Amino acid sequence: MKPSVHHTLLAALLGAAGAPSFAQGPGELVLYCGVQEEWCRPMAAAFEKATNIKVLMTRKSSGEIYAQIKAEAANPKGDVWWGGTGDPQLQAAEEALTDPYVSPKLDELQDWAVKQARASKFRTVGIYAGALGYSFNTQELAKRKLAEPKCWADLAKPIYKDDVQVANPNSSGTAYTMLATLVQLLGEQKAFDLMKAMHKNVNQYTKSGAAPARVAATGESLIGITFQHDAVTQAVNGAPVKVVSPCEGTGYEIGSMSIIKGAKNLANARKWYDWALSPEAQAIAGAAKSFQVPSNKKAPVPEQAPKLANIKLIDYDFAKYGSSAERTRLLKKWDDEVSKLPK
Ligand code: S7P
Repeated sequence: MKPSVHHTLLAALLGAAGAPSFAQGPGELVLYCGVQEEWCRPMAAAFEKATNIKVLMTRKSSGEIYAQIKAEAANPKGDVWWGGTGDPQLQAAEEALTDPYVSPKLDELQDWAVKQARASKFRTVGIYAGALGYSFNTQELAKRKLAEPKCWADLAKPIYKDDVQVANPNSSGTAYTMLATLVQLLGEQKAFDLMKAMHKNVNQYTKSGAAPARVAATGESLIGITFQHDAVTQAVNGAPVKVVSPCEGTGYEIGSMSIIKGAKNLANARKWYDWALSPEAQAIAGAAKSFQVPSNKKAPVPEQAPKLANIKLIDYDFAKYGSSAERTRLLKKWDDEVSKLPK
């Protein structure tokens, strides 16, 4: 029997009246985490504890997160991109894949972190800084009676054939930082000449930027190119590694954070953003053996963090090398001219 309009209306009204009412809970947050899993996990747990907001976290490399956010732009699934190098986050900002937000915590940050925010029209912000370099396994080096590498140029020497590991700059923010660093340090032609010569010594281009520090620690690869703090983590864990600040000078990262445009949990994303800029949240890094320099002036700087003032740092041009045109061009050139070369 077909229900009458009256019955249908009544059922709808009763349904509405009889429906259980749920109070609006704290909800959830979808986090794309760009640092090491060992740091992502305690961050998510501490935020959950502080806010009762459930964190759904995925760990990926910087270039991969950028690619994912771009692919999901029509139907965003993530709320916050936290951690990983700043260049792809600046590119995402330029492409309006991320949302502007002026956090009340900005006043507490180091100038380099605020500069990142201003450069992106507040679509990203600096959360930590760290210098690029490499590490080698001291036991392997001694066993094979090899000379200590000290410079970028050393990594192209035939004595280190198959001994160098570095990530692929398409997936890895670390490896893109190396590419952009060498271009700024040596000029584009010489930088590509060096990367082509180094290619003969590279045993593997990994997906993740920090992986080469782990294999240098075990001796599977003699040398691993990473951020220096990632190598320090291995040394602190007791691995026989020496961390090198290349003699020519080196680049650095401003690890960054952005809110994804169209975030479904925008209010929670902003809560995370403000919390992640606090000294308490940034102190979690050292406890997780992540030794970057934090961006909040009041956050403790882990004593093992490489001292940026003592490292010969280039004046890294984040605006240029984080721009969509330059990052896309350099990655294509690396694909065409370096990665395809025979060994
Ligand atoms: O391990 C921490 C850290 O080095 O990882 C980030 C880095 O981008 C690693 O991911 P990639 O695989 O993208 O290279 C850095 O921002 C961070 O300092």
